[in-house]
Amino acid sequence: MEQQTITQRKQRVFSAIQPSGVPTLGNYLGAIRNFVAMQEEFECVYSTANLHAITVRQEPAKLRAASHELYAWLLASGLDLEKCIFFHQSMVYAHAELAWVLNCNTQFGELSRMTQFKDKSAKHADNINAGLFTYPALMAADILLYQANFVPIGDDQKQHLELTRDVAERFNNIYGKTFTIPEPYIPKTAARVMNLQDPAQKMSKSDPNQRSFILLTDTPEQIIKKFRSAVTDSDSEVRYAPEKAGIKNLIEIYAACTGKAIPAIEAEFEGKGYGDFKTAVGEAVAALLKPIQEKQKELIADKKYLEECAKANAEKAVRIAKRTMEKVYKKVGLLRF
Ligand code: ATP
Ligand code: LTN
Repeated sequence: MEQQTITQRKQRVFSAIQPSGVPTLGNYLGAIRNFVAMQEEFECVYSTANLHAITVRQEPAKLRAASHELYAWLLASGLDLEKCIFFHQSMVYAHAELAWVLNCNTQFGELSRMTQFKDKSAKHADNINAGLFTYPALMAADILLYQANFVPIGDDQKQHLELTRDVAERFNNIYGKTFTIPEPYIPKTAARVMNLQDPAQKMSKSDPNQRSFILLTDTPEQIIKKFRSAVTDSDSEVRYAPEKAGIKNLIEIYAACTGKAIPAIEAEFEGKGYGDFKTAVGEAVAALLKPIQEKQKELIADKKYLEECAKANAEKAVRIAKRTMEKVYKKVGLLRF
């Protein structure tokens, strides 16, 4: 057989997470876990989204600490710096530069339709700043800068990714092929982990009710307690059905943590009450998080090391980003220093 001489570049992946607090179980199952899995097959570029985080008021010292902590959580979850590039968004200036250009190619009407903007502006009525509104243009810049083919995200970010695709297609039509059109990569189970106290809402780290979410820092006792107090229905059958939103959420979490199929879970808990099931879910989550928590504790003890890793990785990212920025400035007619 003829030997293949052209080595093809692996397809590229980009994603990011805001250092807006301790990550939740939703962040882990919806996004972080896929970041780790995708390293094996793709050329992966990840960042903290600290520029996105300042769209809501942040205390500077807390933001800095949360950025280091998030960096450690992702390494503890299995990101391998030999296999991926991982840095802080603010370290690579091209994110902000491309965001400006994309802001000028994104319509007010498109941004007005974003449900995250509507939700967050309702939550932060005293600070509806321009950055909160144009947030998706920065997210599009993050992705398009690296010519990403796939973007691992939870279900709630699908709308932002669709906007990214629209902006990229429009830009390509006006200026000629510049950006790769990215596709979302959403997990089959636990793509939208729901709030434990209100299963109609997604689990969110910024919820004021501590019992509504599982944080990656929660102890096994806290985890089991939170699951035992999770809101369910007045029935007692562990069955996956849309009208049983609370139980459906717990079944998905249990499936995602144990790798068991949904019918097998229904069979496992047949004839048993919600109490046994909730304890089992709590135990499965606690067991999944335990090794990650131990590793994160070790890593966070050496902030200097974490910062050095992020800087070295930012340098690698700059090299990729620079190629896109040169192309973009040239196409748009902007002079470059
Ligand atoms: P906040 O709660 O402060 O609004 P967030 O957790 O929604 O923040 P990020 O930390 O930026 O936002 O989310 C990082 C990733 O986690 C995104 O890909 C997002 O889709 C995913 N994610 C967030 N919440 C959930 C959830 N409840 N279920 C599944 N995936 C989620
Ligand atoms: N907007 C996302 C975080 C985020 C992101 C990105 C995700 C910022 N930039 C690029 C994927 C790709 C959020 O709020 N969850």
